[in-house]
Amino acid sequence: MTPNEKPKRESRKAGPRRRRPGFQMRISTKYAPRKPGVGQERSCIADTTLTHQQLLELYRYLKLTRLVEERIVNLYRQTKVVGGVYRSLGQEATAVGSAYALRPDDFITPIIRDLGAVFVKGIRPREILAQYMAKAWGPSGGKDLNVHFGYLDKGFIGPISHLGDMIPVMTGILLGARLQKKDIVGLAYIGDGGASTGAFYEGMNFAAVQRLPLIVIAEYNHYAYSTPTNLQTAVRNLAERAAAFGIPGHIVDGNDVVACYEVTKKAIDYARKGQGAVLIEAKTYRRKGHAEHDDQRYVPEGEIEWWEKHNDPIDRFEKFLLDRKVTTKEKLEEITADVMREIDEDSEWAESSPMPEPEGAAYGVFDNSIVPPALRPKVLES
Ligand SMILES: Cc1ncc(C[n+]2csc(CCOP(=O)(O)OP(=O)(O)O)c2C)c(N)n1
Ligand SMILES: [Mg+2]
Repeated sequence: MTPNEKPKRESRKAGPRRRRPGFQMRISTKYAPRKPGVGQERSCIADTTLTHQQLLELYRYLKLTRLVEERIVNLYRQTKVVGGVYRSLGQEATAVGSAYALRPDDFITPIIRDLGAVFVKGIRPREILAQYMAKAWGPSGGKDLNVHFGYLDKGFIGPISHLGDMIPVMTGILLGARLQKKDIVGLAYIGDGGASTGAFYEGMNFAAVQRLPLIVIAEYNHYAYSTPTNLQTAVRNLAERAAAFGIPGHIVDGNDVVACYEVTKKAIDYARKGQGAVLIEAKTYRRKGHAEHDDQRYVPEGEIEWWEKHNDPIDRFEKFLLDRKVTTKEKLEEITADVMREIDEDSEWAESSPMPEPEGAAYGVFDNSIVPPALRPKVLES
């Protein structure tokens, strides 16, 4: 070959060209939020496989989530709550609708705005109320707060505070389940802020390359603490990141409980068949501050009121249920009254619990057969 001669391109071998699976951008916007027509109010998608009974159960979970959170705020104002109070006001449909698509043996890793998913997993309001008040009868016996507890037998993993870290944890659980030949799927929730952390990328990448049945619900609720989402990520849709992992992405209207159920159900079927991980972005809005102490002074005027008036997930679902004649207004009031009764009863139970004994703090943290309790009797007696 002379210096001016170009090297010949090797001709491609005969036979069909192999496409790398999942490499192209695959974002479905079938369940994305749509603007209502002029003079129309928002409702939910009409195309659903849910029965009337299941729809009413969804309604119950939505009301339970909202009303338990309202009760917690009440207790907080009476100084009975230890620590912060984190609301999911305005985004209850995302957690409830997605978790409702799971099988009882599937796993979830919720974060602070996913109380609805915790209820769907079978946790009772009394446990949440006692936990918020750091009571001895609460699930962590006063050792931790809010949703920071877990029940392995219910497939509910208590969250680690570090944002993003539940993604690799869930990935590990699913790898373990595969080795044990279990066909469970894992539903991990992440905020829009948390989806910008390194742990999120590492966990997603590993799950994608191993084709693990991981479904991630990325909650685009417009804020991370006081930072608007467009100031902490340059992507417009979090689902676009699915392309970086070679997995499918979906955008769903996070305030439409029926759409959240349907898109998650579709992702679960895909993942359980062995096709791998899925990223679902739920478009929603955080109507309260990061926690109850946050006065939201950084939020533009009128923004919260707009979402409350035009895009409340419970209002929308009520409209859907009544317009489609699934039920009557009276039946919905009956469900709400029943939820209130349960909350009253459970609040009483939680308030009647004693506070934990101080010595208890030394136990259940480390394996005390290997590490002696930190608070030895000598220290406690002095
Ligand atoms: C690695 C890490 N950085 C910072 C924090 C502090 N922190 C807790 S919640 C939060 C904001 C979370 O925002 P987002 O992920 O959007 O979830 P949202 O609260 O909106 O549901 C921050 C910064 C943390 N827990 N972990
Ligand atoms: Mg957020």
